[in-house]
Amino acid sequence: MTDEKSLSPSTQNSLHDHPPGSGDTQPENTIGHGGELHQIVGKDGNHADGAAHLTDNFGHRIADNENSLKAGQRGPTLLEDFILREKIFHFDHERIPERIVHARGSGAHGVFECTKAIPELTKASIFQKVGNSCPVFARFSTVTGGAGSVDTPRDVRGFAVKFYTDTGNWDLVGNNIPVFFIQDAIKFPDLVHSVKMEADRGYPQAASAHDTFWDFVSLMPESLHTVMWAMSDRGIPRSLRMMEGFGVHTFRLVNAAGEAHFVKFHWKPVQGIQSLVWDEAVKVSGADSDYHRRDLFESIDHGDFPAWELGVQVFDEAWAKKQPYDVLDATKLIPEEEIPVQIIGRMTLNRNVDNFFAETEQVAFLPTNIIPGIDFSNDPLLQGRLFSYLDTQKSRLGTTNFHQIPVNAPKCPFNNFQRDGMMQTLVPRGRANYEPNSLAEAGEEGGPRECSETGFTTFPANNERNAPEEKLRIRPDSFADHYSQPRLFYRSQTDNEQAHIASAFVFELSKVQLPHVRKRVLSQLRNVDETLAKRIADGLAITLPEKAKAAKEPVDLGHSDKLSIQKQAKGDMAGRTIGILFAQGSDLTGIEQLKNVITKAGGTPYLVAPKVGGIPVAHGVLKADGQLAGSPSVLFDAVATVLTPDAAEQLTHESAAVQWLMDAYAHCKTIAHCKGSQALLDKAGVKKDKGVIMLDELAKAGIARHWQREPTVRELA
Ligand code: HDE
Repeated sequence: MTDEKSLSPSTQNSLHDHPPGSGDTQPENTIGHGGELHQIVGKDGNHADGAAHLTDNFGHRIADNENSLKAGQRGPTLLEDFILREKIFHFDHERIPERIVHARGSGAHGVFECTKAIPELTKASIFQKVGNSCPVFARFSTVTGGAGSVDTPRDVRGFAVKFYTDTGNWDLVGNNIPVFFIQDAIKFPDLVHSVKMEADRGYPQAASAHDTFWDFVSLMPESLHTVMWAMSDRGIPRSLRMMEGFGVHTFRLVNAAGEAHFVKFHWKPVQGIQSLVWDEAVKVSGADSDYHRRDLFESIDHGDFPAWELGVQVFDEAWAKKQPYDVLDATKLIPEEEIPVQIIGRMTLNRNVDNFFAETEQVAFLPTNIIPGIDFSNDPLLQGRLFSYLDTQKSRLGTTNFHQIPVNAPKCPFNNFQRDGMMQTLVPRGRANYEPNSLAEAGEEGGPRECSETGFTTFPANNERNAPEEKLRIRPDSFADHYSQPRLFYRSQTDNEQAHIASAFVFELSKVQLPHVRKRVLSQLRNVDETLAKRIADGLAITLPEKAKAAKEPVDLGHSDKLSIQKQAKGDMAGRTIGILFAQGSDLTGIEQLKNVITKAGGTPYLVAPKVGGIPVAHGVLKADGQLAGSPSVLFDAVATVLTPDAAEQLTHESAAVQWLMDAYAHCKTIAHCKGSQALLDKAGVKKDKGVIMLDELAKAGIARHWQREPTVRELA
């Protein structure tokens, strides 16, 4: 390809040529990036129906895509069949190595817009003016499972965003939990080996409930804080759209005068935070292993664009020094009550990928992708990440030129003297591939030059806290308190959330086969909260072991309401799906009214019936969106039943229908019903409470979960 544009700033793809959200830079109908030669739909020679000619990879038209070339009617296939060979050769190499962590992910394009300018804090161009915007690509992931694993295991979720700014790509590669398991990058391979499937037996897939993970974390008390978060409802999000995101590490903001502040980044979901309950998560895994991926794709497809606000906690070195923890320690968070989160922008995901592999699989996030105005800190975990990601992309994507893949390429000009390598697609002109050069003096293209005013300069920070000249393999004393923050987290939860955490520990530890590992977890937890340790010991029917010796005795940090999901819950229907069960004879007008109420409130009604193809109702025929056995109530945020007494009676003999209501009730969901449905409610053991309402009460009641019901339906630890 003769890509004359590739190195010329004036014709490069730039932010300004692409309206926010327009995302990719390819001309329509091309498979390359930029060259007209790659058009697959030519002007001439198309089929009558407009379809393009099928060709091989070198443009040779194919006459027969059904049969390989054989010697005679029933003879062997011939080696000369270049069409067959190319097709199978390409297919054989379709897979690339999956990510060692975060292999299972879902991505989408969108736009980021600055809603509060902060030039006093950063010179980053995107934050200079309200309304400044840039395209983004976001990828959400589980950590532990392989690329084909389910969406709803108990796990941390990745929350990675690539901002294509006019001063280069900025990748904020975070998680849905604000802290991390380890303090130093050197422990990462151990952590990951311990949590992935066990090396000899190859299971469990996508689960932390096994010996090696709990063995490792029980020996690494620094992991306890993140373990507490993972055991809480944060570990089983309802939707990728309904989780918070965190940059985790402390970064720096640097302004035009060269002054720096520390910063922690936060993403707050406009849809509200919401999680599943464990029993639901287990059942969702079976009912729809793509639950989160589908939910993200469909909400964008329907125009119900997920959005997050970007927030920052900003503080300086003097404040940092006064805290009872070290802000460079990634196992610690800064309570929002201490440093409030200021909202400075909004991300809206408004376009699904065109091709999962090309975009979601090939997207390469690099914490080293940073822009002038933002800088790193000495967090030893972050420092390790700055090495790791570049390496991993080379091994995953096979070439140093992975930055040329459209989803990874910046949308501002990029010019340098990096050359050649495998899969080079740029065609730089001229002979200037070194610098300095004086070729311009002879009238030749001399290539790009550095710029000290606008280029990235590293903030000349002192080595925070440590003496600069010493080389040490140590953990600073300021990283030694492993228990105060897990205690803060646990004590900030509602009763019901605390019970979920205790039950999650009981579940996970019940899967641990090594008794000494169980005991060691409990001995660590006694430093966090005695009542929690006791609840878990009771749940496992084992005696409480001795308390582990703390490297540093914990202190009481009080409460932080922002750490609880339930204290921030939104009960409205926007962005939620409500399953409506109907059957033969159901009242069509009632169903239509219900659908209207839900749609008006921003929700999505989903019709469920014993048969999908259309069944007689009063008055008409109604098609369901999903068949009863394939659409269990775990897939919905709330449910409604519109049934005649006869149909309800008949459904009492259908276990899928009874289970539908039993689960909705046990998962503390709102159940709206008509009088006719009573027989089915009775069979499912649904008892009247604030969340069991008549159909016409739904609009007013909303669909919050009814946690006060939980102790009546489930024995929690
Ligand atoms: Fe990652 N991490 N990580 N990580 N991480 C990867 O890079 C690594 C850490 C995170 O959607 C890998 O491209 C090390 C913290 C996300 O493509 C790899 C350490 C946080 C994603 C890697 C960490 C993250 C990754 C695997 C300890 C939250 C998925 C594939 C020093 C702040 C990005 C890849 C996507 C992916 C290394 C710790 C988030 C191997 C060495 C802490 C969201 O490079």
